[in-house]
Parts: sequence; C-alpha cells; structure tokens
Amino acid sequence: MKSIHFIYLAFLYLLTAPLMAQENGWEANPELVEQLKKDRPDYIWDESAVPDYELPDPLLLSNETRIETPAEWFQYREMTLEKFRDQMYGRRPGLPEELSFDVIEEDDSAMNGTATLKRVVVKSRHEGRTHEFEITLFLPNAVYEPAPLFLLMNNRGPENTDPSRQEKSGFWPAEVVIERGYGIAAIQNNDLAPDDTERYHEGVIHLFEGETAIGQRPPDAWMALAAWGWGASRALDYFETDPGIDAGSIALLGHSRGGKASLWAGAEDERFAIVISNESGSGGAALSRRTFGETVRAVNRFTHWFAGNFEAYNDREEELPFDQHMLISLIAPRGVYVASADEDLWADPRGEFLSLAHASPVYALWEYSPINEDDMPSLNEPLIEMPRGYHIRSGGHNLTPQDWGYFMDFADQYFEQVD
Ligand code: GTR
Repeated sequence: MKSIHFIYLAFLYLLTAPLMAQENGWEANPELVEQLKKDRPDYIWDESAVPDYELPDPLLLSNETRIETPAEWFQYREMTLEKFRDQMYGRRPGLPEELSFDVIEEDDSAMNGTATLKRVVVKSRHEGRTHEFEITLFLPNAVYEPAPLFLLMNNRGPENTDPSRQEKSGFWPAEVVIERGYGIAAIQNNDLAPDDTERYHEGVIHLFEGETAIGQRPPDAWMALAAWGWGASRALDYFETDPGIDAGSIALLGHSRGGKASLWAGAEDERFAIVISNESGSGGAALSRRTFGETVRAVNRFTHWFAGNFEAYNDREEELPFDQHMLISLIAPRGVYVASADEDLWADPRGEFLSLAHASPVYALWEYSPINEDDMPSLNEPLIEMPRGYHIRSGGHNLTPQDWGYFMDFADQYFEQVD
C-alpha cells in the first residue's frame, strides 16, 4: 500500500514538476540541454557546470570609494566607457567633417495611406573621402505629434526592411508598428561596415582612415560592431532634423550581432531613449564570466567585430575589467530591454537576464527597484520593472512579431511613465 502511495506521488511530481519550474521562472528544456551536451561537448549547456565567478562592482571606483549619487555616476561614467572602448569595442570617431541628409523619396500614401515613407541618404565627407548610407523610414499618418520611433540596426538582408512593402518580414513588421502609433526605421549594417572579416573596413572605417584602414590597425581601433553603432548615431542626427519624429523618444533595436551593436551604441550615445537587445548573447547582454554557450573565444572567431585587445580574454573571462552588466549600466537611467529565446541556449538566456539584474545597483541610484537574480520570468511573460524590461520567448534564435509586440508594450509604458 505504501509503495503504491509512493509511486502515485512520484508520478504526480513528474507531471507537475515542469509546471512548477515554470512558475518559479524559466528553466531550460532538459532534453535540449542533453542534446546540446552531446552535439557540442566543448561548451557549457548545463547550469550546474557554470563556474563560480565574481562580478566587478559597477559602482566601485578604483580608489575604493563607491559612487552613491546620479551626479557621481555621470561624473565617473566615462571611466567605465573607456574600459569597454579600450578592451572590447574599440574607439569610434565622432562626426565627419561634413554630414548632410538627402530625402530621396517621400510618399504620404504608403501602407494604404496609413504611413509616410521616407528614404533618406546620409552623406559624409571626411578628408576628401565620401560615404553614403540609407535610412528607410515610415511614420504613422494618424499621429499628429512628432512620433516616437523604433530604429532597427538590420543585420540581415535588406529585403527584410523593404521600403516598397512588396516583401514583408516578421523581422521588421512595419505595418504593425505603424498601427500602434510608432514610426519605424532601419539602417543596413553592411552599408556601414560589411559583415565580413576581410572587407569590414570598406565602409565608414575607410571614410575616416583611408588606406591605413587596410593595414595593421591599433588594438583599440573600432571594428564592425562600433561602426554599425556609429551609423545608428548618424541616423539619430537625421531624426533630430525631421519635425515628424520625436528624436527624444527613439528606441534602438538590434538582433544577435545587431543586439551586441545596439547595446554598445546605446552606451556611446546617450540620446537613445530606449535600447533593446534581442538575443545578443556573448559580447552583448550575456555575462561573459558564466562561459555558458558561446564563450569569448567562440565569439572572437568573428575577428572583425571586436577590438583586437578583446582576444586577450579568450579562456580568461575572469580577467575582464568589467562584465556585461556594466554595459547595461552604461544605459542607465534610460530604458533598457533585454530579450532571449528559449531554444537559443548558445546566447545564454539566463546570462542575458542576469546582466540586467546585476545592473540594478546602478539603477538604484535613481531609486528604481532592483531586479533580483531569481526574478527571471517564465516563458512568454515579460517582466517590466521600469525603466527595464525582459522576456524570454518560446522558440529559436530570431526576431519575431511576438518580440516586437513586447517591445512596443514596454515602450508604451516607458514613454507614458518616464517621459
Ligand atoms: C551566431 C554567433 C552569435 C550571434 C549570431 C548572429 O552564430 O555565434 O554571436 O551574433 O550568430 O548574429 O546571428
């Protein structure tokens, strides 16, 4: 009788355990974990295999004193920024000698008359060299005030952001965004720096460095991720000139490599009101020290993304003078949203969430409540703790209309409460 009782209880436990685990926040699908351990045994897929680590304190100054006020944060913020420039993302330049904008197409009857399409060419001239790239942009006709706007740093093909709307992609669901009263824009990362190990310098890096861009560059030189972000800042320069756009309410968004770039762009340029990282993983939102999924060595196989100095941290993550929670901190007190996907363990969803959580002491300077380590929400249940948000969506590595829906829910609240 006793054993029947036991079997019954064990059965009940097996049935409800996955649900209970979800109630206490997301847990990776154990079958997926086992599969990945088999397929790629050289990487960490299991929470229990994550090494012990200690994160640098984002508020601690080198002289052992701690930052205690927003004023002190802004006074010393540059020191953290400098460390990231020096060791990870490189130093990007400011404005070129000449910058101008050319609206090459304007159509106020786009999307069945609900939107105005603009195609803008951003022209730079520097030391006799020139560079051009295009912004595709739709503004909602139903919004009479300058519109808040989402800017995607597009790391996929330009067909995903088709201005003619003959092709429609869930990666950039422009119609839905317009319907919700937001403008939506895109730049093509490849126009700024080709996403290619050999050719990455052919865009804006060549504009600034000329032929020297081809040879050996300094180990803190800006590379592709920083170049993409430089382009996002120039797009923002244009938004500031367009009366139809509320340039103080721009949400910058990138997916994966684009998400690494959007976080860095948001750190470098404090004019972005909201910064969104979608499944940015290693070198983006994920904590490097966890070495879960993609490691620093693994992400450095893209030799054109990060500054040369970053290679010194291959297999030596614990020696980094920062971790990615400090990148999130550099966005404070502005809006920041981190998104993960359930099947995208390579990007370390928990590590992405933890960066946001460990930025809490910095957000606390403005009296924002903490996001705690064990607050990771369940699948498809966004956590919003203004001015921060997080979700983990079911499914794989992608940017989908579901993600966009959550980002817009967050922006609705952010612009209502914080502005
Ligand atoms: C992966 C890479 C990631 C991520 C992604 C992407 O293969 O390992 O770091 O950036 O590609 O951009 O799609």
